[in-house]
Amino acid sequence: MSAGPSWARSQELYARAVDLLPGGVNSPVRAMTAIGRDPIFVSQGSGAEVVDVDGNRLLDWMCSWGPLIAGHAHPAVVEAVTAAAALGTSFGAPTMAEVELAAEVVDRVPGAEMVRMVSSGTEAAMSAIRLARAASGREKLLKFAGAYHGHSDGLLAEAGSGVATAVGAGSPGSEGRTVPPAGVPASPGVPSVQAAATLVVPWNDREAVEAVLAEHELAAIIAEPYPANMGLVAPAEGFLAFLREHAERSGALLVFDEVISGFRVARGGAQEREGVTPDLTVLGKVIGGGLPAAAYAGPVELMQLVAPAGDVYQAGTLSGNPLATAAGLATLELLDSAAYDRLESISRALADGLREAGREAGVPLHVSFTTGLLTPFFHEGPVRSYGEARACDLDLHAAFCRAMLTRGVYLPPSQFEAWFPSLAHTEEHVERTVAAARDALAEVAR
Ligand code: KE4
Repeated sequence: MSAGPSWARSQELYARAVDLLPGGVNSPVRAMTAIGRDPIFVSQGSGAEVVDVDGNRLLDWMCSWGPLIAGHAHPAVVEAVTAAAALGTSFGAPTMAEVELAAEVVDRVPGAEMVRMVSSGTEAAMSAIRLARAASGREKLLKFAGAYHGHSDGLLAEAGSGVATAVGAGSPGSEGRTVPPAGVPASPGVPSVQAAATLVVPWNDREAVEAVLAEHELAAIIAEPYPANMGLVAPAEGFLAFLREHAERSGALLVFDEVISGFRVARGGAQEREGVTPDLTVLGKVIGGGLPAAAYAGPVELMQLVAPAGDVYQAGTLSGNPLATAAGLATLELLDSAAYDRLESISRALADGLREAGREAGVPLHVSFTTGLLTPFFHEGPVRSYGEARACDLDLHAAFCRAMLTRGVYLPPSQFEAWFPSLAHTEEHVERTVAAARDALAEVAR
């Protein structure tokens, strides 16, 4: 086998970057610490591939953590953004494109009658919780261990994604507890008073949810309906309907964080697939097509509480800006029913191929997938909670990711993430990935 790629230029840039940026990056998971290597600096992307600063062409299953459902630099998206930029990048005034994008969201998302655009998923989730607290007159919220809803203070408790591999990953979890720890701050700097309002229970644990509801009056239950920040861990049969019913009964609002699943797993997201409509929906990633955009949405009577229509204050200089709305509209336009059929078939083929590769190498690999999302867990049997995800063989996962990189395949550098197939991925890309996986698994299994 060839000596594999050289990453000399990435190393040079990284040496410089660590003196200027914490950890050399602008978002922790990019540092690749979870897979035991230094980060790769990317110079460009096209379709399903990126080219790094050393000129290595890599098949990309990370796709910027989800926004690039049409692939890198899709011509329709580039054209829309270029045209918008030529007319001005931001006005701080309403534009037609914001109205059009809101209408597209309302047309797609069952729980959306009205939308507020913001610039990140963190901002959207934080604002949705503020709205839920204002609407309910209550303060406490319930989240699930391993779910990630951005880095606002109250939502970091036992969070997944980059938090799972960085700060306090070993902190005592809620698994196996009947009365969960109220507000275990997941990061230094989170005020204990903030953390105290957040209760955490294991995903898919009905008894734990019932125990919290018996003890506390909640403003909201927030969930990723298809959790992808502990790896992709499906909701147990009926669990989402259970949350819907118990939220209703208890007076808590149900908030679905569809920043990842929105517009990806179906035209109307997980809530459309599952037929469970939340009170509020958090959206991001695909809605901006690779530019900074996110949103929260819900019924008119709730959203009318948001300033300036109502008193719940939330604002943003670049909210709904022309470039992000242009990219978002161009991306959503590409997502017709054929697109979802493609995403489903590519995801399924990839899952089947990886399972086969695991079997051949004798490596315990449990592949979880749905339309447009996939996680190979280095775990014997299914993963149904964050506790089980944390029991994966993280060293083997890390070795696999490193081995795949030397074979030109760029994977999300953490077991607690999902792969993001796009419309640019083809059957040939799947074959290439499965062949590389077969080879890489044989190497790491030794
Ligand atoms: P942002 O603030 O990063 O735009 O969105 C936060 C967020 C909210 N909700 C869900 C379900 C999310 O997955 C995210 C962010 N996703 C991670 C990847 N799992 C972003 C990658 C990163 O942190 O660099």
